[in-house]
Amino acid sequence: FFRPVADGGATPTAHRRRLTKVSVIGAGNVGMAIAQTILTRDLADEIALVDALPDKLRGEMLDLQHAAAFLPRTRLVSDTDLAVTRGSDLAIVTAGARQIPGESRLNLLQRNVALFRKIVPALAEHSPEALLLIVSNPVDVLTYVAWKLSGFPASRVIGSGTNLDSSRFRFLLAEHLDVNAQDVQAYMVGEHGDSSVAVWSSVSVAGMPVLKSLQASHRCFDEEALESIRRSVVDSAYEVISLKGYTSWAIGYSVASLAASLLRDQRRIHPVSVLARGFHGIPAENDVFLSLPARLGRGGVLGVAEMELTEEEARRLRRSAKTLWENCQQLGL
Ligand code: 6V0
Repeated sequence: FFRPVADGGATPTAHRRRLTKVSVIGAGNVGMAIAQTILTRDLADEIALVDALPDKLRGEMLDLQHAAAFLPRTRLVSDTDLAVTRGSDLAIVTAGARQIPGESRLNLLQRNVALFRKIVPALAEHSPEALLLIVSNPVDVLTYVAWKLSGFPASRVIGSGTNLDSSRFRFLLAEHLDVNAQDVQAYMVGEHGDSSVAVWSSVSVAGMPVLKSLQASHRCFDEEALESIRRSVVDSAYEVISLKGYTSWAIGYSVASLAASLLRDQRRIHPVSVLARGFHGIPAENDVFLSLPARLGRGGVLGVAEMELTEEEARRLRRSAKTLWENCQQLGL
């Protein structure tokens, strides 16, 4: 329908800017929620989807492509072969084996490690400069696995970690205080899972420390009440899974917010799973990954915040690190 202008100048493709490519490995509930949110937030020029199930994969791709008239222009491609991810700026891994009833967590972990042995080296080969963002569970251990298998520097291997847990924490506090969750500064750190640590000492709203005033005005805000709020954050994932079978929307938004900070070089602080050796007394020889507030930009992890933790919070974090490191060591990588 179109012809170049008459003066014989530049061809239409000559001045194209470099395109941003994001790959999502695993087109299940979580992978598709992430892809959909990245698409609506206009974060990528090309999205490559990979899954082991070809029909489901093609169905998911077509379903999203059919929304093209309502969305920013994004090229969508899909394949069961990881070669489709070639040249990615960001590769997000959500592929994972599901727990078989009665199966131990360690066994599930070993099956996921076997899966990662197929996925991660291929991703690294096709996109040697990419940022790797791991979402599959257990996310902290699998981020360590991805770091080992990719050979990438730790600054380019990130686990979604407690970014979602922190959002749940902020939601619960915001409901309680009747404010917008975006104005609540609150971090969950450590393991994404049962041993996560709620950093009560630094919770603030509009720069005001919250814990002291809550404890002054509500006598019930003792240690037990704080632990029960932390527990509700941890349990909220199990609650959603027991009600709808899986979690998807919140993890979709959570990972898209990480993608925005990384690809757009936003330098925002997110609690994500990073190489944590040497922080808060974690031994320097333990290559453990767990969540700490990290500054994210186009280069990946640009720095980790030296949070002020109470002695009790630091002790809990080290306990979380110890358990995670024991899991990593069992893998013999
Ligand atoms: P799902 O719907 O079973 O999707 C997993 C997908 O992976 C399926 O479509 C599989 O076909 C696919 N898959 C399996 N093997 C391969 C392979 N070799 N190559 C490509 N694709 C493959 O699971 P769901 O999407 O619900 O969850 C995915 C993972 O995310 C699980 O490990 C969850 O535990 C984890 N989550 C992590 C969260 C976090 O905060 N880090 C939050 C929610 C879920």
